[in-house]
Amino acid sequence: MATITDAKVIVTSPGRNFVTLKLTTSDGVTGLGDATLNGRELAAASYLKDHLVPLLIGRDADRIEDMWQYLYKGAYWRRGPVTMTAISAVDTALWDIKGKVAGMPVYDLLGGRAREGAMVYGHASGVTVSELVDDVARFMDLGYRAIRAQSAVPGLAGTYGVRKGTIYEPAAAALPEEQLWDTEKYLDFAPRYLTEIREKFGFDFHLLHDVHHRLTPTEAGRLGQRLEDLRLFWMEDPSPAELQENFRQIRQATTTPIAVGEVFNSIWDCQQLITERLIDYIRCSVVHAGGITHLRRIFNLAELYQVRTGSHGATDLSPVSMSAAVHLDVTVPNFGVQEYMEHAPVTHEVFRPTYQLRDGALHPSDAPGLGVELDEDAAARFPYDPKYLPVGRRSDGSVHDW
Ligand code: GCO
Ligand code: MG
Repeated sequence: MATITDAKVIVTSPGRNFVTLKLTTSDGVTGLGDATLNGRELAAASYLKDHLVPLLIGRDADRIEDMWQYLYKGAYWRRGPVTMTAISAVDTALWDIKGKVAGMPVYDLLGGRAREGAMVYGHASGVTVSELVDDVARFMDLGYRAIRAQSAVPGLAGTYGVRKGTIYEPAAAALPEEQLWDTEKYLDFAPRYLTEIREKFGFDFHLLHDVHHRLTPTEAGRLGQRLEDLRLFWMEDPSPAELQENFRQIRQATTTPIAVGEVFNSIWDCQQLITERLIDYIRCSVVHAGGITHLRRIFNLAELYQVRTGSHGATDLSPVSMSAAVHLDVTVPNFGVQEYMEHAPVTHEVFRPTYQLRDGALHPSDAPGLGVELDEDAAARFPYDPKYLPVGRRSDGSVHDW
């Protein structure tokens, strides 16, 4: 039996903030887990350092399921983003260790590949529609088969989903930036530019669009109807999903496929959405939904109801959880698509992943475990840099969903 002898929480900011857990066993094997919670990083780091690390030392590193149950049920206080992000990191690091001990990539531990690679979608965006069109063309040239399209809405400075520099990162300021939102302007504009994209590029690629929780179920139904002829791969987060039954109304109004889940932390957040088939794609991530162990459980439940996967993969997921996602993606029968936003080159001074992008798909390497190295000396050169996600306000000053 190998026990956990060391557990280190590494906070670093190469291009953006990341929290990583590094576990070491009595056999000298190390494993990495991502615990990055955008804009709330230190809460997850503290949960790990102050509350989980003391429980990990001396515990059996082989018993991944038991560890998950122990940390989840043992806390008494279940679920929530901070708790589940911390549990995810422990779980992911233990899968990494198990793979290294077995000399197998994690996808082999999970039953082996069910496909060669995980199709990804890239983020095309533009401050203007002509910039967006150029960006879609760029992704096509790069071989992407699925592309998400977002344009700033005229008159609304700082619309979500639009890149400012070369990398899209919404957590940008030392205090939250306030962005203006106007639902009617958006509902009028979005179908027009998405139509233009289809007119220019045709239907031979998957077109996606993220609504970022901006609409009521009635508005979302209206938008979905208007987009039906464009045959979107999905309409993402049409409405906030705290009330899962709300999605019944959107579902009844439109056949545009629906994807939800990037802010979910557990199977209970999507149980009704899945079992009542109120969505087509479940988008939870390894890092925020309890690690490989729990995400696999969510995906397995989804499979029973013909709901496919489409995991979140923005730049706030470190290469560690991106790699874990890809290992899981290639094994599940109900895989749909994987979101992929390339990290800034400077991020790779600290994290060295071995997955590769080929033909619009991510391919995990056959390195044992997750196949990601972390250079701790490099990490130390990039101290934590506090950043917040923006806040949305309507023109009357009231707060809108961001
Ligand atoms: C997406 C997202 C992100 C989030 C970000 C928040 O679909 O990729 O909506 O861009 O805004 O991950 O931290
Ligand atoms: Mg999104």
